[in-house]
Amino acid sequence: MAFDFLKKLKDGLAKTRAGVAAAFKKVISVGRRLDATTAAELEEVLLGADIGAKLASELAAKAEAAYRQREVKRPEELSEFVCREIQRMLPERECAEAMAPAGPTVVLVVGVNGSGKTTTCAKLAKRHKDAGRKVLLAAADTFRAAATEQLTIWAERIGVDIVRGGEGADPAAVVFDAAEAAVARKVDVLLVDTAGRLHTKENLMRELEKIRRVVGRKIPGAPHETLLVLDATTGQNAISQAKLFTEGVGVTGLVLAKLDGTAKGGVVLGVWNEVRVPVKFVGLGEGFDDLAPFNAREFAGAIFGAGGEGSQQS
Ligand SMILES: Nc1nc2c(ncn2[C@@H]2O[C@H](COP(=O)(O)OP(=O)(O)OP(=O)(O)O)[C@@H](O)[C@H]2O)c(=O)[nH]1
Ligand SMILES: [Mg+2]
Repeated sequence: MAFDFLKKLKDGLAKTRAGVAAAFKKVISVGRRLDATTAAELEEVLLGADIGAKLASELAAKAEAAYRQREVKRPEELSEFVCREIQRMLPERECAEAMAPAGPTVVLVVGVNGSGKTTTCAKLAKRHKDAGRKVLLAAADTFRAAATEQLTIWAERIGVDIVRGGEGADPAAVVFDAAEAAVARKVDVLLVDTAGRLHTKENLMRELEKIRRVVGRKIPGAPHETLLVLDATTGQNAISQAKLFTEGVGVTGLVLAKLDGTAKGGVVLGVWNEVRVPVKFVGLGEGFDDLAPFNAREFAGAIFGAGGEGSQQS
């Protein structure tokens, strides 16, 4: 399972990794040294992988210093150096999911439209079901009729129950019903899919706040987890969304969706550096099994690991 994840992760990040590796080679090629000019090039490379401006300049400066002290001489050593530095910065352990001590655990899934919320709900439902837990889905995106339909199809495919309201129903009312059902049916995990788009950003935040209040009144401590789903392919936009949502609603964890096939995989690091909310999962495809717990060490290795395909062990 862990190995499978690593392979998927490396496949998903192949584009990011290839870009970085090629550029690193150029930075310290034959006859070139890592000085102010090439350090600026290095910074560009890191920026190109979308790790964010702050982190890119920090790492480039560190690499230049390491080169001066002859810790880093060859391109492979440069990759290793950057990889080590990043691994040192990120939290060591996989971040555990928050679970209620008793009664249903409520997970609220939020994010802007199209980021991958509904798919992530499905993936989480599958994951919990596979772990032997009783799962209930709440279709709280009542803004679009198609949204409820989409989640219903997933529920049928995975074999879990769903609570849905009519089109245009009050999302908080749907969540209230779902919370009641979760308690009555002794559900282990209630996953709440929300809308990503309302008329304004303020409306959206207010709506999410209301959902939080309503579910908290019904189930003590709920929501136990608020997962913000970010679309990794949007690069720096993901960082500004992370800031917006962590300020607006109490986000407890991030899910970086669509990491497969993006050249902007470094955004995971940029987001972490900016908002310090743990990345809990990464999405690596459109299927319900394409979700993996985030592991910082493996992740850094998959992007910056020296030696390219398949050589990075953890
Ligand atoms: N490649 C890839 N595609 C993904 C992933 N997650 C979601 N998608 C796709 O992204 C698109 C949007 O996903 P949704 O789950 O509907 O996103 P959403 O946030 O619920 O969208 P709205 O409800 O419209 O706000 C769909 O086509 C998904 O199949 C992923 O990890 N990898
Ligand atoms: Mg949706």
